[in-house]
Amino acid sequence: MLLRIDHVGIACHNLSEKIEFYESVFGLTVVSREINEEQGVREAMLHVADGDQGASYVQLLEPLHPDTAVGKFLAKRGEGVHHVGYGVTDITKALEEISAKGVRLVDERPRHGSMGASIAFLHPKDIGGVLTELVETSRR
Ligand code: CMX
Ligand code: CO
Repeated sequence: MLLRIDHVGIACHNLSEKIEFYESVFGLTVVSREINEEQGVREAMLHVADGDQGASYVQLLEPLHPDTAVGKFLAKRGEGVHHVGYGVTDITKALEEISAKGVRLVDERPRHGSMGASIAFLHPKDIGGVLTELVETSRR
């Protein structure tokens, strides 16, 4: 069901500073910068590698307001890994299959994610404390 690790989502207080850090330490390149009001984030995707099943990224996330998923996470836990995003071929089918196994879905239906992808989150409390995102890459 899972094709690859699409991205690792990292929560930070200052997106521009964190981008510079990842560029200078790892030589990564920003391929997309977006504001996603629905998710409450200002974010950047930095390309890590290309594989047979698609590319993988680091997603840096700064909250738009304290009362957002990432804002609350930062207040509680500070900066660090916020979620793991896995690539899937058919996100609607994957959600159905995972839900049938008793895992709570944060999103019953896919939403809009970075770079035109369809995304949906699974509840961290049912995945051993790991907020997990499914990503169906846009076929542009
Ligand atoms: N990883 C692991 N556990 C997490 C978590 C995370 N990222 N975020 C919250 N939790 C835990 C909290 O620690 C808390 O556990 P305890 O009760 O044991 O303390 C519990 O989940 C509830 O947390 P909360 O702070 O009360 O937050 P909410 O219940 O309001 O929301 C969640 C939690 C997962 C439903 C919410 O963060 C959410 O909807 N996330 C999905 C959307 C998202 O993260 N968007 C930003 C990224 C966008 C992108 O990737 O494109
Ligand atoms: Co993500």
